[in-house]
Amino acid sequence: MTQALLDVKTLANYINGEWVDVEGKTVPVKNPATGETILEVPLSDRKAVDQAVTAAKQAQKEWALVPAPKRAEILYEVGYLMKKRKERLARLLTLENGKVLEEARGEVQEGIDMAFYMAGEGRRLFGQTTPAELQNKFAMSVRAPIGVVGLITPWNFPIAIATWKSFPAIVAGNAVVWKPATETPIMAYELAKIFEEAGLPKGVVNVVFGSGGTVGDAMVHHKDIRVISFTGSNETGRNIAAECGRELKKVSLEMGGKNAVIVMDDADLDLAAEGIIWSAFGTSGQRCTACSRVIVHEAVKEKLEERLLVAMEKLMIGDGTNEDNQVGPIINKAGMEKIKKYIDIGKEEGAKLLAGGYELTDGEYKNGHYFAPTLFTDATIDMRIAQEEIFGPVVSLIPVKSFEEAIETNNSVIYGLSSSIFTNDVNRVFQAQRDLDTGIVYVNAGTTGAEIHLPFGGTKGTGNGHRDSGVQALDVFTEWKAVYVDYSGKLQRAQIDTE
Ligand code: UN1
Repeated sequence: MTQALLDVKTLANYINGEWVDVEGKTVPVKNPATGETILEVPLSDRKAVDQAVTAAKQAQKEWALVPAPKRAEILYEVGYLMKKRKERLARLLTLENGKVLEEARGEVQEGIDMAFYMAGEGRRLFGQTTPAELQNKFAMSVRAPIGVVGLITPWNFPIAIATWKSFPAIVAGNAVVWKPATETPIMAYELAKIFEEAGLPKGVVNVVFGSGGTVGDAMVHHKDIRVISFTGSNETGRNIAAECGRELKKVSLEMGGKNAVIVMDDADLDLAAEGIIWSAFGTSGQRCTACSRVIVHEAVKEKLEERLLVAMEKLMIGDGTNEDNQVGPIINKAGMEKIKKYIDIGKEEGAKLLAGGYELTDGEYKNGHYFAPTLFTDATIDMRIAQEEIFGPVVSLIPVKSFEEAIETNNSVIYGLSSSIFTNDVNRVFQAQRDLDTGIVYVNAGTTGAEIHLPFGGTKGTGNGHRDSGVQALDVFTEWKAVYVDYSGKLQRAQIDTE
């Protein structure tokens, strides 16, 4: 039924407001729940990037002159259209990504929220005024658009993350060249159509489908793309950072996490178990914010394990289009192989496997990629399963003896995206929010569920100090310009010391 929502068999690039067919290679997009091919996505060459940049550069000149509140009106329209099509978008999202429908609806809602939030910025885009050193002189700092920006977005949140990046870029007066993940191109196709219908001038957003090696690389090296905003793997992000460093190109990176829930000895254990279940196994653990470590006070370790095992037993796993299912499939074979590799590593390292640890292959699971929710216990801080991102429904319990050890364990990984603590001790709450070295901290809630009007991103190996979403995203897509207006009518030379 959902397949019927699709009106194309092979996607085309969206360049300068036109759907441009790509000659040459395509790759199939597969439904991760069933293994069926949904449609074909083209693998564009570098020339397509060039065409998109030329169109964007041209369009941006005009777009930047449109008053920001008017630019924002188009974003409101985008938000209304997304709202009207929420169910369609959610179903197509489940089709290409696999996440269960209620999560798909939640993700589309994140995009809608981002549209209205960023549209509001069209009437703010606040700068600063500052007293000038000299008489009859006015000083201000304003946000200026940068030009053409390049967005490289992942398959795990194909519409929400695209909105976190494209909406602030657009409202600030930039033009966009966007490479969506080849696993999930339908959300890009749908969003491009929405931009068009909302009245976005042609060339302001351009979509180029293809591989990171060709399209992504061409974007990173294109002299007229002034910013790259990337969400994806640590390895790719580090390569992009190195290349952008050489080109002196501004780059914003979000490269995952090894997020932990800390459970203290005074915590509400039922609440903690529930928080862990949904942040570890929701979206099959395929979130940058997914909980993949539980740092538990040894006094409550066994009680927590019992609760987790009971809850895990009840999880409904399967095709996300079935409304009863709570945990959907793994994106593809490569994702599955990576998870399996970490199960072997965990066992070899001596962590104790309490539940799961295997692929589901029988009956309804036969053609898709499903993995049983997995719980390791007695992991130690030095193990790879306690250090490296797995991106699957696998969580490892690490017992600790104190609050201080819990914080230290949390901070022992290269990543710093999200963390959480369950405790009823108000002093520990405030100490933890100060000492947890992550960009996002939760108290008495799991590690997922960041809201779009707050900054999203992390410390250390998660990124490079920039943030998606929130008003902070505007810092990625604007330059600060210092403007001095001398209204004295004479030349006042600054920084002349006559005394
Ligand atoms: C991601 O996994 O990259 O905070 C994004 C969350 C969601 C977004 C996750 N709002 O879990």
